[in-house]
Amino acid sequence: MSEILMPVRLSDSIIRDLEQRHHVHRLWEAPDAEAFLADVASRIEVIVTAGSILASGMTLMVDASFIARFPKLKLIANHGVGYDTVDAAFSASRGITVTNTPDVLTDETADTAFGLVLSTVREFSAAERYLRAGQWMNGPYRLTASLRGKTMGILGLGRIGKAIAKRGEVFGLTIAYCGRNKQADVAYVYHATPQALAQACDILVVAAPGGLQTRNIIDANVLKTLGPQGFLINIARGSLVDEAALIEALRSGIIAGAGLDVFGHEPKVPDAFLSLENVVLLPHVGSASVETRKAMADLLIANVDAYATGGQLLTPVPECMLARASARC
Ligand code: 8YV
Repeated sequence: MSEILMPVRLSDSIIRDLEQRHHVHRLWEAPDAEAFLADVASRIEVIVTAGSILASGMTLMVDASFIARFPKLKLIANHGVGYDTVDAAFSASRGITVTNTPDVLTDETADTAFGLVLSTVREFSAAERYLRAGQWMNGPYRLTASLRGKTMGILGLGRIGKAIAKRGEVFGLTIAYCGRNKQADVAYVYHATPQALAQACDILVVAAPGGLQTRNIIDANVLKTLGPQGFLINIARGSLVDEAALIEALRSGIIAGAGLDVFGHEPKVPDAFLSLENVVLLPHVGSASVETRKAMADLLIANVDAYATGGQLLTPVPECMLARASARC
């Protein structure tokens, strides 16, 4: 049995499952969080958290000052592939391993990205609103842009980026990408900067990790370069896009449209987006199918159980694998 801190509320099934074998301390239920932490902090070995909003509707930064409060902490198990809310480098330096839930959500998230591509370029959401408003009686919905002959630029060609690229190929799109490095085993055209990628593509898909290094990487200049026939799709993190610049770009036709599953301050969505017709908005549902969320939960729990039984952790994040290689984790 491990002493687990759950700062934000995860799904009931995760809580039920963990509570069968572990002692789960529910921070989100505590009327006085400080007093609660003062009581349990010295016993906590595991923090189970989420990369973004789940049922509790809040995000918690598991940063250095938070992590430092738990002298016995050994594992931070993150529900989600993105772990930008966890300071993994600091954890690794303290011998604390961070795990995430990669692979099991790759296809679901890529499907969501592609759904957004279709819905944004072909205006399916707007066309449905047109039908529901009874406007079809007055004439057909206007003609839209097409995927035919387009280039899809993917910012961040990791597992999810590659799965999006595969879907793009099936739809006849030319694929280009930008990332920290050119990938030797990939035939797609590489661009070293988001600006160069935006110049080369019609549909720019953001699939890179969040965090300080990528903050506002899609700024007013990149949007201007993407141009009035260009579309922006974001299924990664809201923090990668300068939202004020995007709103201005959508409003004034600097780009043609956008499809967003993620926002800077979820679950708050800027009012300006709600009144724009050329943006498709989803409430961060990238991985949110019954099957995929079950697979993510299973992997999260398997990591916690592996820690508790002295087994090998299944999916430590790269920062911790590197630290382990140098025998610190
Ligand atoms: C989840 C995600 O919504 O995996 C991620 O990084 O953003 C999504 O799959 C989120 O992590 C819920 O915890």
